[in-house]
Amino acid sequence: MHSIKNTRLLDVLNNKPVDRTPIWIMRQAGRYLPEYLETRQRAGDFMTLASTPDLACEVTLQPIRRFSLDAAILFSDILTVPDAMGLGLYFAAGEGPRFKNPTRTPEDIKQLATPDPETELRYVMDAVRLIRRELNDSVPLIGFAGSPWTVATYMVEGSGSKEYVHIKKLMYGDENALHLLLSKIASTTIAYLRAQADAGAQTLMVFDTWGGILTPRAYQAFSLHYMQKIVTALRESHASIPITLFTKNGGMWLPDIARTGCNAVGVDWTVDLRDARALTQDRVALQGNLDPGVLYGSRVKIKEEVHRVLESYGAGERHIFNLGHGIHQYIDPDNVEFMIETVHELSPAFHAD
Ligand code: 1CP
Repeated sequence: MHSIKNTRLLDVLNNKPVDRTPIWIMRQAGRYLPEYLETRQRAGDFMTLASTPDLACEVTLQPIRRFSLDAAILFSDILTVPDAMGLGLYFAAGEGPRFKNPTRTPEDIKQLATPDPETELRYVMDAVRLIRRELNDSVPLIGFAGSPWTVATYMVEGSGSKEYVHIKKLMYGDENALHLLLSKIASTTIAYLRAQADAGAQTLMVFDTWGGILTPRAYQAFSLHYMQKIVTALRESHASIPITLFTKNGGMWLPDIARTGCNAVGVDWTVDLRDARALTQDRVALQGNLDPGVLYGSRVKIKEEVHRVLESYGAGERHIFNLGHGIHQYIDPDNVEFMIETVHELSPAFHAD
């Protein structure tokens, strides 16, 4: 039996009281850290970094060594799943992710492989096992995947996008083909998250970065429906693993997200946590939601905004402090440290003892 030393994150996810608000940071291992840039340079490119367990473990631990965080998050990417489905992921210098073989036509979708994560994504499971060993139960490890909708946008566009021309053509032109694609991604993702849990991930998060580009009706049909499938499937196989869902720009759908049976919902900075809490009725924990841009500000400003976030949630046990989205690469790590210390300093007042 393992017993984690710092249980704050798992306690909040499981609705147990904590002495202060736990904090971790979306993209906490990344380009704002000089030690990350150094390791990435040594690796040569992002995919080598992510697919070499020793290196993935090293960068996962860097923010844990530097800061007093309450969780580690596996260093990987949501796009390793489509890579394993045969799309050929690569990163063009300074241009973000790209696929050699995007999935455009119904024929492409029919031919897509549904890989076995235990073999094709074995490097991720090896990284999870190594990280757990190195963490030595100091803090819990978060495993993750992209939502089927968000992963599909990259697969169909072939890269990041501003206008989503191809996926919207598919959505309004051949809905059945899109559903087949989403079903294939969802079943691969379910197997992938189960494998991460079996390898040692202690909680799981699903990132739906692009759900917010959909109409309310399309969000239900093409994004939430497939996240619901993931939650339901994980509940069948791993009843007690806590699950967090995050739809960026999904503030108006928080009650629907909370009804999936997940333990926590990520909230971006466009919503006041007071409203998010009223909408979800304490049925779930809320994770968020400092604007990462605040970290460009002065210490006085950072402290004021951290307090504002804590106060907007108010007294209660179900808040996980985080940014409203990933940290930017230009942010000064000293400001991150100051933010974390401020959460440690100010948050006990919002807890019972
Ligand atoms: O070093 C580099 O140049 C690569 C930058 C980078 C990093 C640090 C990429 C490429 N991926 C990652 C790691 C990553 N990606 C993590 C690691 C764990 C941590 O948080 O510390 C996670 C959770 C992700 C998830 C991810 N990748 C998402 C969902 C969350 C989010 O931030 O919205 C998305 C949309 C991606 C795609 C992706 N991968 C990388 C980039 C630059 C992008 C975004 C592309 C775009 O803007 O469309």
